[in-house]
Amino acid sequence: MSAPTAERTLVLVKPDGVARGLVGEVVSRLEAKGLRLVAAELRTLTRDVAEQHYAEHRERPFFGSLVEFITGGPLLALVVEGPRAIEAFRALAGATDPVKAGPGTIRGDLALEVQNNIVHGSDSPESAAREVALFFPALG
Ligand code: IDP
Repeated sequence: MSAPTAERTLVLVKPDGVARGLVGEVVSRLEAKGLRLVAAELRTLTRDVAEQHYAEHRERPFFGSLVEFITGGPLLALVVEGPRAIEAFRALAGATDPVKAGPGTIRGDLALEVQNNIVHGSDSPESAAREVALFFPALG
């Protein structure tokens, strides 16, 4: 049996997660799962990068609020690697709405509000490639 191909995904501990001191909790959960850190940087996003990152939501009513939130303080950007890393991290994160996210997931255990839901994880190989290149051009 050949080793599974490693895949990379972009993970963000959003400003609410950093402000609440949940960086260690999130990193601990993904490392415990077996995912490996490839890059990490604490930074406050510019409006331009935030709008590019969430470009698919540009027409949604919550877009302005989402950009304010994601630029409102430092976040931790991570590139994480492992077999099926995209799906694996999305499973760890849980549903977008933390009230609907299952217990045992990051959002299910630690959040209540749909916007302030602690983490982001790329949702497809195409998004992961685009997002890794946006946050870490040297890895793109
Ligand atoms: P995801 O982060 O689970 O992939 P998306 O639907 O791509 O979810 O939404 C991106 C982010 O936009 C969410 O993580 C959340 O922070 C925010 N968001 C999504 N839906 C709403 C909403 O209805 N109201 C406010 N914020 C929302």
